[in-house]
Amino acid sequence: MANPIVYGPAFSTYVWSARLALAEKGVTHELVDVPFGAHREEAHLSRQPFAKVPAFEHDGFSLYETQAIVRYVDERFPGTPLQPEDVHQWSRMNQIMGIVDAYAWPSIAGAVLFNRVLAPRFLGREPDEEAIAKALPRARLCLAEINRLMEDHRFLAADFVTLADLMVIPLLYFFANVPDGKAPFAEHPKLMNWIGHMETRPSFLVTKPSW
Ligand SMILES: N[C@@H](CCC(=O)N[C@@H](CS)C(=O)NCC(=O)O)C(=O)O
Repeated sequence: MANPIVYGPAFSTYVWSARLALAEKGVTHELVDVPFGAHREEAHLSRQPFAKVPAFEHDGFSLYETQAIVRYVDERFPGTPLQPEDVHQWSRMNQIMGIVDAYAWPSIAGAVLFNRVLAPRFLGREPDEEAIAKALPRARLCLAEINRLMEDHRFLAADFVTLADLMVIPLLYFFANVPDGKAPFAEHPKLMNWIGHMETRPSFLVTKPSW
């Protein structure tokens, strides 16, 4: 049986989430780099017609959309389950994953990280400070909500790692490591502790991109 393949650059937060799910399940995978810009070329569009990363393949089965990929990984492979059986925790996990797609990725990655890190590095552009400032209130609200929804669990939706943790950690890890994240995270020591726990997991260490 062939190893699963993840297509995309290692630094993409969504690519990282897909790889984290595989690593948590103890599944060896291949990462096929899709350099910035190549995601709009025909070779990648045949895998992901919306020109986004990641795309995924396993045993002749092709998939895109990160939530679908991480759910497939959890259902398809043996190992510790990454979805709670308790319906409230399972719903909380789904809610947090929804927050990532609808609010956290657009504000934290699409606006703050793109302008602060990616645009200068890949496009040779100065950060758009206005776009960053405009996104920060939404990014702060995401932190406040994730912090609130976590209640007093060890991880975001339960006392064990779930898909919610794997969808959120790339965004919050990067955000905590840019200057714009300093003040927002100062208000949420519980989330800083959670990042500290996540950072020590073998899945994090083997998939962490060099940024
Ligand atoms: N709904 C997609 C979103 C993936 C996504 O937005 N990926 C970003 C990188 S983290 C991307 O491909 N950006 C390239 C672009 O928008 O041109 C998923 O869940 O996989």
